[in-house]
Amino acid sequence: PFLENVVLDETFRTGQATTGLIDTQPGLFKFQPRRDRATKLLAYLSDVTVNGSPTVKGYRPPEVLRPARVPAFDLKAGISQGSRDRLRELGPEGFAAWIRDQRPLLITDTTMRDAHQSLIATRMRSIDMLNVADVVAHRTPNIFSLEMWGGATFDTAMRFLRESPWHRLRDLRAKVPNICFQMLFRGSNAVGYSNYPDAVVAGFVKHAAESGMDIFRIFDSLNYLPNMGVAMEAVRKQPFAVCEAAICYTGDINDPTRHKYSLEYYVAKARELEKMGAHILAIKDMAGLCRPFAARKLVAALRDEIGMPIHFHTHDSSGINAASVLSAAEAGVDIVDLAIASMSGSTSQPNLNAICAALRGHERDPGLDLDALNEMSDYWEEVLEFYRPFNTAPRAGSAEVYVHEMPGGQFTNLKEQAAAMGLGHRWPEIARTYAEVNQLFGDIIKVTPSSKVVGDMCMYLITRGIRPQDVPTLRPGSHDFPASVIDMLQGGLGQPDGGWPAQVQKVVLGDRVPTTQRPGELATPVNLDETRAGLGTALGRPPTEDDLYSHLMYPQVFADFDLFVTTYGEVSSLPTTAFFYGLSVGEEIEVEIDRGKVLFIKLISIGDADEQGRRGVFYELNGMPRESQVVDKS
Ligand code: BTN
Ligand code: 3PY
Ligand code: ZN
Repeated sequence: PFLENVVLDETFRTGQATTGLIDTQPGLFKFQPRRDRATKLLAYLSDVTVNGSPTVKGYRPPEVLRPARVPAFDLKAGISQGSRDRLRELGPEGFAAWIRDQRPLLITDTTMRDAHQSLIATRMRSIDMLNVADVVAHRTPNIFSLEMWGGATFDTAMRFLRESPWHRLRDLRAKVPNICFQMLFRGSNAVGYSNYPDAVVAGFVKHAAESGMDIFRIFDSLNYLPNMGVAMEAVRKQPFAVCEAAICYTGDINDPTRHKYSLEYYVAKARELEKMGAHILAIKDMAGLCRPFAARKLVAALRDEIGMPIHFHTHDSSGINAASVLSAAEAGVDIVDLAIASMSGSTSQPNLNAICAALRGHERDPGLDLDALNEMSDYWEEVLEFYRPFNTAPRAGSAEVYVHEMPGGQFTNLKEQAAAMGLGHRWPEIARTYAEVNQLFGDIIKVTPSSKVVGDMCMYLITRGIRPQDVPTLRPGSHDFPASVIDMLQGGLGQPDGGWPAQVQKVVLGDRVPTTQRPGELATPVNLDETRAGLGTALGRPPTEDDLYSHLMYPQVFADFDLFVTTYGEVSSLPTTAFFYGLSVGEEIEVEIDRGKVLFIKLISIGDADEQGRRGVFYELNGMPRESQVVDKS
């Protein structure tokens, strides 16, 4: 589908072409007629209206959903200064010192990243964030940061939402100039699931910082610190980027029968990260395992032992984690992660609004505008309705999390996967097996991507009726274990503390040889200039840095996405209901395709199918009749 035309011609591009090119290479001047943007969007709307979107599994809302009501704010009033202004004024080191000096508890709002990753399978579209972004900038300028990027959002934006993660970052930045943005960065896995060469990791960090990212929370899925060095250094090279290094929390520091993940273990890791140049330390409790009394003890110990500010991240999976947040606050934690009320709880973060209200008048009162927070919660509650097919999170907390230790983002995913395999009724057994597989691997940190490997092995054993405790007795090389399991035990993700259990490693690897070298050192180096050139040929246009890093992270997902955009244009401008469910006859939507350029699209009728199954779909576009044709695939 990629056209060969004059703009790709080497002599033309290097400025050496003469008009003779028209005579010698007429083919280069045959441009494919460019469908205008409205035509492309109507083609998309017709398709989703007639055929439905595969990602919503046939769901249609019972009634036409109204746009979510956006809380009021004073458009004419200027935006007050916030943490980002502070960062720019003080630089990262000064900013870290400023954080430690604050008495109010500082708040990170995770609504636009982890909350929707954990509640609705990372399906939140940019437009729903952008519609409320002005309100956040104007009415809660004293929020410490907004976590709105990274983790799984990069992949899902392109794969399912057909929108550019880079546009999301820059468009939000334009609306929120005053509050620090924060992203989750998977160390040498960047925003992907495997190890990338060092140059790719460093280049990605640079492009993200230049696109508006401020705070980079960097972790490794085995707490294998050598995997974090490249990203940490790359962040420190940016003049105004903050390097927040995370220790992933698992187990229970108060359980005397579990020795591996002790208080001393975490303190030692934190000291190491401070030496590596972190500006902020994150306690990343991705599964919500840090019980209230553990949180108090851990924060108090870390406060004594290190000089960096401490940022506590948890999930409300058990239902008790607001207590952990308050305990951490009492012990002197500097920053905590919370989600706006209607997007909080269960596998998401604890409730931002409720914690702020609970601390009202306390010496650590965050001082946020509670009315604004509650109005935002109403907004997100209405938005959440658009995402009903993805909302599979448990309604209430469960202490089962202390058994399986699954991260918030994985829980609903694996449960869905089990259901799709017809194993939904065996969930308690699956959860137990997951825990046994963890022990089989030597009791490891479980977070993307190591958590996915445990999940893969768990499902492999369940479907074959093999008990985890029998794995060491199998003949080495006799089973076709999942590729992710082989890779991990070969050293592909790095080394867990204490190494891999030798017998399990032998059984899984067979003849394959494991390594203990840092994976980034073994990755085939990438020449970024060559990659750019090759990508340009594939795309039929000079690639942007967005294109380059999207391609490096997810080559196939990006190629599919780019082709989609060529066909249907910027569907990110469509309201979410129209994007997922199409239009109902008589329904009218407003689509801003450019600043101030608005299309009014009304669906008038859908014609009958002809012999080839084609249907005419009739619209009013800014008051003028327009027809679009679509093949009915039913
Ligand atoms: C076009 O096809 O209209 C030209 C490119 C538009 C780029 C858009 S503007 C909003 C969004 N944010 C970005 O950083 N780029 C896209
Ligand atoms: C991610 O890596 O996406 C996570 O949220 C891990 O907790
Ligand atoms: Zn999380």
